[in-house]
Amino acid sequence: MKVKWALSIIVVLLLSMNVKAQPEARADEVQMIIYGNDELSGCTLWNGVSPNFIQGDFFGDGIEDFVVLVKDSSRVKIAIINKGVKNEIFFIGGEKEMFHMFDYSWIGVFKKIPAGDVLWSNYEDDFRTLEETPDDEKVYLNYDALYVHAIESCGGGFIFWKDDKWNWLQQE
Ligand SMILES: [Ca+2]
Repeated sequence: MKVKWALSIIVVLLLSMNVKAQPEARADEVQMIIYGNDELSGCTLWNGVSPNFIQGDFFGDGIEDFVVLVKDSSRVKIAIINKGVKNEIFFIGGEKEMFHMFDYSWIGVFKKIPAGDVLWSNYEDDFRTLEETPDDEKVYLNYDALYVHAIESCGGGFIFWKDDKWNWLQQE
């Protein structure tokens, strides 16, 4: 607990000094979120991919959120911090996994899909192109989504908030 406090104080001091470039200032904010949140206790930022956090509005309330790749003692999981709702964090991976994956250390590409881009599955029984995908299976959001991909297996998908839950669309 003392270590946690000390780290929080160091981060606050660094922020108040305001000597860092903008991307690093955001990294400090992410560290502060991790150290300051009980649900993230025991987690550290995962350094297996760069970037390891993304800023965007993933709920459509106009407030910028953070999505952070964190590691606990046994796995890598995706922590989605909804800045518009106090202390609300969603985890993808780990005990509360929702896409039948316990561990996300396979992620080799981690990025934001901007609002308005088409989200779709390119594999349903077989590969299909965007043109072959029925219009009612294409998803357009007026807020941001996530894209995760494995370099070696080429598996991955779009992850997005819709109908009050997290959704997955496969991208091979
Ligand atoms: Ca938001």
